[in-house]
Amino acid sequence: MAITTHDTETDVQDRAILVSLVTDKIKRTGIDPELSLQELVQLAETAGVEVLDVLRQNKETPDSRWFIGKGKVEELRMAADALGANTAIFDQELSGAQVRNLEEALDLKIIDRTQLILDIFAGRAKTREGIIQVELAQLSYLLPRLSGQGKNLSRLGGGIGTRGPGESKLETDRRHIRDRITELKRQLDEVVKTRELHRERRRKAGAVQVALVGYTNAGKSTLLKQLTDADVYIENQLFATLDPTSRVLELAGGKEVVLTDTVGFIQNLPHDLVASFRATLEEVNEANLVLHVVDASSPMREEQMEIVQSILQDLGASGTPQIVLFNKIDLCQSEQLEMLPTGTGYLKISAFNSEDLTRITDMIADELAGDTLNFRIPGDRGDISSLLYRVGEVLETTYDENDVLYNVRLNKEDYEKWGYMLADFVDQQ
Ligand SMILES: Nc1nc2c(ncn2[C@@H]2O[C@H](COP(=O)(O)OP(=O)(O)OP(=O)(O)O)[C@@H](O)[C@H]2O)c(=O)[nH]1
Ligand SMILES: [Mg+2]
Repeated sequence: MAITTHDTETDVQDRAILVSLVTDKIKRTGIDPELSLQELVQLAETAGVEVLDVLRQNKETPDSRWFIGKGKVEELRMAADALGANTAIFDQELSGAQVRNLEEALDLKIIDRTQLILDIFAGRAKTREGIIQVELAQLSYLLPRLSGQGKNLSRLGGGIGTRGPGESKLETDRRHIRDRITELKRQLDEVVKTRELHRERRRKAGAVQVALVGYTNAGKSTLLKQLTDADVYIENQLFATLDPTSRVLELAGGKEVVLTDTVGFIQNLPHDLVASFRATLEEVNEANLVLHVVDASSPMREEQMEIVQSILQDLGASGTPQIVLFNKIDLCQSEQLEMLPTGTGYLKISAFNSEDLTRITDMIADELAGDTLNFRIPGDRGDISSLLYRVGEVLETTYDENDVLYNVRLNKEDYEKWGYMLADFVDQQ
């Protein structure tokens, strides 16, 4: 699928060979290199690249000059000649020197996974915030790799790896790039302030925030659309969404929450990108509840869930209450379905099934409604009884001599707020 923002004049069809080097260090991460490679194919296709072949190598450590072994470089050269490739895309991150050595030896454009992801983001960015964030990430990635790269940059011509900061900009020296980074950070600060104002307003209005998070292509935007009729971009491709979109979602009983769709996560999400997108991702931190959307039909389901959890942890949002939505069950084999965990906090759904949508909103309502607690209030403490009616939902009332026993549903925030009045009256039995 080609990126629509392509400049057709400089547009060169990328014909690529993908390369994966499996080192001991990579083996220790526990990520299956084959699945990672499958994902690289998807990423390449999302960026409009034609994938011609895939080369693999196992090696204890990367070669400092070429990344892959010398013999493999030769193999890559022959494959590129035979197939008419103009690009090689590596599944792991390369150093600036390795990129230069490979480009000189092979006369191919050399791209790594990080650069490919940054490139896709560059093609997607639409809002001012998104555009600034992507350019900042690209320049931060480029800066340490820049020395002596002038020749390469001017010869790249077009296609992947050249979108975003235009060529002429890249040809300027490091100092200009540093100045540009400073300027972008300043602009981003302004945007962040505006975003914070919006958030503050929502917080003051008492809006409950629910964030859709998850691996890219899990179905987050589809769920936002199905639940709220939002007109959002949905595509069977990676990183369809860059900018968070929020819509009001009405739960049964009329309670309203603000539901926000966010950028998808991926393994090895480039650090520069996470740093640049922090402002956007802050939306996740603000959430009272996280809906973790999982593509239950993916062979990488478990790895993807772990990656999402670890990014949530990096963002400081791992303590936020979470509901896991195992989506796309219509695509699952029955064995796949049996392996999914069940119980509170988990739902198996299809975004296209309306009954499932109701189950989601019911579970959100339940989760936000909080726990039930028992209180024993002496008959002469009418003030506490009326407080309970005000802040909670009284489910049951019974009388025991002079005391009144209440079973009340109270959400966490309200209990924290009124705990100093109520704690003494909680009935432990
Ligand atoms: N069969 C099936 N397809 C689904 C379901 N939910 C979403 N999809 C499809 O999955 C693809 C990705 O959906 P999106 O909603 O764009 O996914 P996303 O999580 O927002 O992805 P990014 O924005 O790229 O991170 C689309 O082709 C959807 O139509 C589902 O329950 N069943
Ligand atoms: Mg999306």
